[in-house]
This record gives sequence, structure tokens and C-alpha cells, in this order.
Amino acid sequence: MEKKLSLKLTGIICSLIVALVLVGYSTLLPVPACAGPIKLSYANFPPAPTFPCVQMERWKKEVEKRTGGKVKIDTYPGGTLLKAKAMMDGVIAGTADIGNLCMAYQPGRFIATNATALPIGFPNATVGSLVLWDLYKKYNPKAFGKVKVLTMFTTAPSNIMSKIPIRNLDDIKGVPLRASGGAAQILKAWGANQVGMPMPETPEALQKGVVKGLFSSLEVMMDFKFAELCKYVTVTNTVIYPFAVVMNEAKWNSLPKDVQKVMDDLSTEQAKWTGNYMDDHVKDSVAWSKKAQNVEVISLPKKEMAKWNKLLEPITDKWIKGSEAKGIPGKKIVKDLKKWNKKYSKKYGD
Ligand code: DTR
Repeated sequence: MEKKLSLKLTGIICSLIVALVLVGYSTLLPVPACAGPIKLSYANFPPAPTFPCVQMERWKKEVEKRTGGKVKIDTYPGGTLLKAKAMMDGVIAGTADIGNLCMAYQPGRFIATNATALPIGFPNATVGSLVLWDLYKKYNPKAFGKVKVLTMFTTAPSNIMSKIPIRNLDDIKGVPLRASGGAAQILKAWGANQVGMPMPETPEALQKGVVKGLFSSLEVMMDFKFAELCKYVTVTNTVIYPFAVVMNEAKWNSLPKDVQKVMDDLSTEQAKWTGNYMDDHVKDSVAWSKKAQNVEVISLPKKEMAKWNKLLEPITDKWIKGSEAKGIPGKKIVKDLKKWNKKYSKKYGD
């Protein structure tokens, strides 16, 4: 009986101690509002070693560092969370908090910003990226109205990579070559048989012979090992492809102000960093393709190049007409693109 009573008393005392400790903790000690860092998912469509994913890892590292560990970003390269064409809608729906998209894969959706894929003559990705970011900031296109845009950037100018040598307009006639968006019209103007598909599908199409080459920036010769199949590069140095990094709007609005500031402060810097990385990487890729893969780089004679360029002249006018008809100030945009191209080329042109 005595033993039972003392056991009961011990129980009560223990409960009291636990309760006191808990009260003490909740009133005297600061309790963090949420346990652990803010977690964000970041989806990307191409494989990890390619430039869109390299820039993603750089952004992740910088944000985690600059927020002092307050934010933790989980990255998903290779289309593991969202694939190329599903990126924008997937971010709007919240499947991923952040996503990186190539605007050329949905050309009718990103009309204003896809103007950077017109044959304007951007010399490199650094200039292209800074111009694109200025374009976005000035025109704030409706296409991005449902997301927070974190940054934008472009590829370096596109060139033809092919299994067969292309040295003149006769050589390119009817050749199945892969390109998307603005670049597609350019291939058509030159007489190629343009085949559209996102970049991650290209290795298989090349392997199976569905296409005989592609039209893109040359870092892919190394990153996708296209140099093993495409032994020829025809230098055209045209059209850049625009990319955007977007965040789910509700997620953005839920972030503390200091975290938002870190991300906003990074936007221009990240555009320039990515352009720079791309430009350097293209040089490495071309050197490797020539040396390790015996790729022939074909420069078109001036007279031949003039013929190719002449065929591109109607494209910009056609785009202006089409965009104006949709209520987008195409004429003003093209004027700005040319102006900004000059401005940044003075500083960063090759
Ligand atoms: N030129 C575009 C975009 C692009 C260029 N390099 C890469 C690497 C990985 C994904 C996309 C791209 C294209 O041809 O799709």
C-alpha cells in the first residue's frame, strides 16, 4: 500500500517536473518559428553537366551562402522533377518551387523575350544575357505574369554541327537538322529540313539518324559528346536561345524579405555569370572537338556568308508584324535590342 502511494507520488512529481521544464522552455528560451532552413526545390531539364545545370548549382551555392544557411535548395537536373516543355506550368502549379526553361521550346508563349532569337547579331552569351535581362525588366511581358522571374540568360550564337560537311547553300538543302524556336525559322530560310525537339531528345535523334545534325551553341559538342557523331561544324554565328529561371509566385511571396533581397540582388549578376561561363565553355568545347575528335570547323567565305545572311533579312520584319498584331510592341523591342546590343558589345563583345 505504502509502496503504491510512493510510486504514485513519484509519478506526479515527475509529471510536474516535465511540465515545469516545458513551460520554462516555451517562456524563457527563444523557440525558433520554424525548425531548420527554408527548403526550395529547383527543377532543370537537361543533364547535370550542361550549362543550364551548372548555372543552377552556382545560384544554389550563392543563395545558400548569402542567406547564411537560412535557405536550402534541392536541385533536380535531367528532367527528374519537370521536363523541358512542362517547366513553366509545373512551376505555376507548384510541382517545383523553381524551374529553368528554354523559351524556344514554347515559341508562341514567350513572344516578346523570344525576340532575342532574331538574327540581330549578338556577339556572345554575355552580351545576349544582359540584353535579354534588360528586355525583361523594361517590358515585363505578360507571359511571366504568374511567376517570379529570378534571372534570364542566353546561349552563345548558334552554329551548324553535322555528320556531313556543309560548305554552301546547296549542301544544306533538305538536310534534316534539329533546332527549336527562332532558330527553326533560320534553318528553314537556309533550305534545311528543320526538325524541332528539345535538346535532351537530340542525342537519340542523332544516333538513330532521324537528324543529320543540329543548330545550337557549340558547348554541346563537348557536353553532349556530339563531336563523336558530328565531325563538321559550319560557322554561322547566328541566333541565341533565351532561357528564364522562374519561381512559383506563392512560394516567392512566402519568403522573408531578406531572402527575397538576396535573390533579387543576384539576378543581373547571375545572368552575366552564366553568359561568361557559356562563352568560355564554347571555346573549350571547340578546342576539344578539334583536338580530341578531329572535327573540321568550316568558315564560309565572305561572299557565301553574305548569301546566307541575305536570306535572313525578312525574318525580323515578319516577326515585328506578327508581334504587333498580337499587341506586343515589336518595333520598339527590336530597336531596343539593337541599342542594348551596341551598348554591351562595347564592353563585353569579343
Ligand atoms: N540551343 C538551345 C539551348 C541549349 C544550348 N545548349 C544547351 C544545353 C542543354 C540544354 C539546352 C541547350 C537548344 O538547342 O535547345
